[in-house]
Amino acid sequence: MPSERELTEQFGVSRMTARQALTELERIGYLHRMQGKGTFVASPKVEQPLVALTSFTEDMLRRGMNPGARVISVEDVPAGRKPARALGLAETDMVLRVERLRLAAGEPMALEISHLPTTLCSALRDANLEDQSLYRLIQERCGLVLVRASQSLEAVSANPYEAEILRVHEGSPLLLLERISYDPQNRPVEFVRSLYRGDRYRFTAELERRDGTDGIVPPAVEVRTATGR
Ligand code: 16G
Repeated sequence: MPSERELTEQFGVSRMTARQALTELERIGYLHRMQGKGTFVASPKVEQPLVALTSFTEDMLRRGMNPGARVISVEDVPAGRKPARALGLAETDMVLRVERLRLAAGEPMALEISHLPTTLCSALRDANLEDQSLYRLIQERCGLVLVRASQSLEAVSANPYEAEILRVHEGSPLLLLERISYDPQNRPVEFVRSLYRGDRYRFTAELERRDGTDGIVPPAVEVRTATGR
């Protein structure tokens, strides 16, 4: 983007007006500023439909983007309260906790913290997860196929650690997705907390009206034409 000074000259507006315009465009995600480098037009958001159980690798390849995974840590830890509840374990049962930064075309997209019951996937502990698909390794090394998942989505703001690793400002909006994935025997295999950059992701869903099966009945609609008939 042109600098504030250039915008001032080009459009005959005050420096304050140019600055306000840039700030507003940054706030709504059209621009991002890099200290010492300048202001850049933001990349378009990745559109992610919330319908199929897909992996990050599959999602990125489908878009022609190169998927990446930087491993931050892999450790055996007691499940703790939330993962234990999600995975149907005791809080003291061990899980493999895998923290990874997910990249698309080299750009940080999401921070993922996966928890897998150690008893189901101990073979993963020694696997090289760098730039690898966890879902593929779960299948190849542990013989586990994921067939369904339940997922929630909520807004959070980036804490200093998340901001640094995702290369966004502290306090930036992030989308927190929590997913529990199950195998064909209905065993929970993975509980994941994924933090997606709010400036790079848009989640979409196709919705259909249900006709009474859940007690939800569409209201009778009276259709009138513009002439009142
Ligand atoms: C998705 C899943 C995550 C899974 C990953 C596997 C969400 C919220 N997260 O990012 O649970 O671990 O895919 O991707 O959808 P991979 O096979 O490329 O490692």
